[in-house]
Amino acid sequence: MKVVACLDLDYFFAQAEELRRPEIRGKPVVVCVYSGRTEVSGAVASANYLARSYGVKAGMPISRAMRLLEGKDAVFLPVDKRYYSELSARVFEVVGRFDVTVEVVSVDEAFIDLTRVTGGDFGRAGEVAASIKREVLLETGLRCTVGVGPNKVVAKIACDRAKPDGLLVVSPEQVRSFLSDLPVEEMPYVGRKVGEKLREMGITTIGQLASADPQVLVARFGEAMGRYLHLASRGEYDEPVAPREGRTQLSRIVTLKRDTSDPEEILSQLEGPMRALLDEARRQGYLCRGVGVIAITTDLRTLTRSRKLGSPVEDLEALRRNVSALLEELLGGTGGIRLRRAGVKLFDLERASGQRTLGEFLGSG
Ligand code: DGT
Ligand code: CA
Ligand code: CA
Repeated sequence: MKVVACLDLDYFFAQAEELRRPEIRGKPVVVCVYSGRTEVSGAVASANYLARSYGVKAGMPISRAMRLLEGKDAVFLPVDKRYYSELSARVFEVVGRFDVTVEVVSVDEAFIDLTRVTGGDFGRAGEVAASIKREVLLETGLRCTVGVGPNKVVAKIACDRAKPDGLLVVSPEQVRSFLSDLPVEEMPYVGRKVGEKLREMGITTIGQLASADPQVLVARFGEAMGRYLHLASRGEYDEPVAPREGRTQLSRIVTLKRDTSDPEEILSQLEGPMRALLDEARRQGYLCRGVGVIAITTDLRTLTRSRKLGSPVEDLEALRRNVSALLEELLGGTGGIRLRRAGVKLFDLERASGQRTLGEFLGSG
C-alpha cells in the first residue's frame, strides 16, 4: 500500500515575516505585492490567521484589507521572494533527510512518498509525519501542516482540512467516509467553473461525485478531467510522487548518543549516514564534488563547514577523510562547543554521463 504525505507551510509569507520580526507576532500581518501605481495599489499575497479572522484573504486588494483591519494595529509588509525561497529550500532539505522521495510543487508545498520508510503502515506514517513537522520547526522555526493518505489527492485534501499546524492521517479504510460529505470544491483542480457545472448536475459533495456515472462525467468534462473526477472522488486517483528537478544536495543527520565535542566519537556515529548518502547518490546516478558537515550544538545553534573537491567523491574512505577534516576544523575553531546532533551533506551533484532517473524519463516522454 502506498503512503503519501502532503506538507504545506502555514500562512507562509506572513509566517516567514513573523519569524524574522518577533515584534510583529500577535498582530494581524499582511504580506502584499505592491504594484507601485499608488501607495496602496496591489494585492494581498498572504495573511496570518489573526488577519484572516477579520476577513482578509490572498488575492484581495490591499486597500480592502486595510479597511478590514482599520484600528487593529495591523502590519503590512512587501513580499521578499528571495528570503522566502531560501527558507523554502531549507525546509525541503530537512524533509529530504528522512530518506524519502520529495516532489516540491510550490515554494511552500511538497508531496512526500512515505511508502518505503513506513513499510506501508499508516500508524507508522503518523509518527514519521510528526517527526518531519518537529524537525522542520526545530531547524527552520516554521510551522506546517501535513496530510497523509494513500495517494496525492487524499493527502492534499487532508492537509487543507488540518490547517494550521495540523497533522491528519487518512488510512485507506477511512478514505471513502472522509471524502463523502466534503463539498466538491475541496478537490484539487476543481475550481469555480467545474464546481458550478457539477452543482448544475446536482452534484455538490465528493460522495455524490463518486457515485456519478463516469461516462457522463467524461461527456461533460472531457476524457482527462472526467476520469480524474471519477477516480479522485473515489480516493483512487493514483499518480506517483516524482521529484520535479534534480536535487542539488543530499544530507543525513543523526542525534548523537550523548553530547560530545570529540571528533572521533562523532565520526564513528556518522558512518551509517555516510554509507546511506553514498548509496543514495549512486542510486540516483549522481557524482558529487562538494562535502559538508552539519553540527547542531547543545544550545541548538546550527554550524556548518564544507569544501569543494577537485574530483568527485568516489568511495566511503574518501568521504570519511573529508568529513573528519571538516569536523576537526569545526570543533577546533570554535573552542569548547559540544554537539547534540551531527550530519553530513553532499552537494555540487551532477548526473554521471547521461543517466536519468525513471521520473525524469517519464516526465519527458
Ligand atoms: P495557508 O497555507 O492557508 O496557511 O496560507 P498560505 O499563505 O501559505 O497560502 P498558500 O499555501 O495558498 O500559498 C503559499 C504562498 O504563496 C503564500 O504565503 C503567498 C503566496 N500566494 C498564495 N496566494 C497568492 C496570491 O493570490 N497572490 C500572490 N501574489 N501570492 C500568493
Ligand atoms: Ca501554505
Ligand atoms: Ca501552498
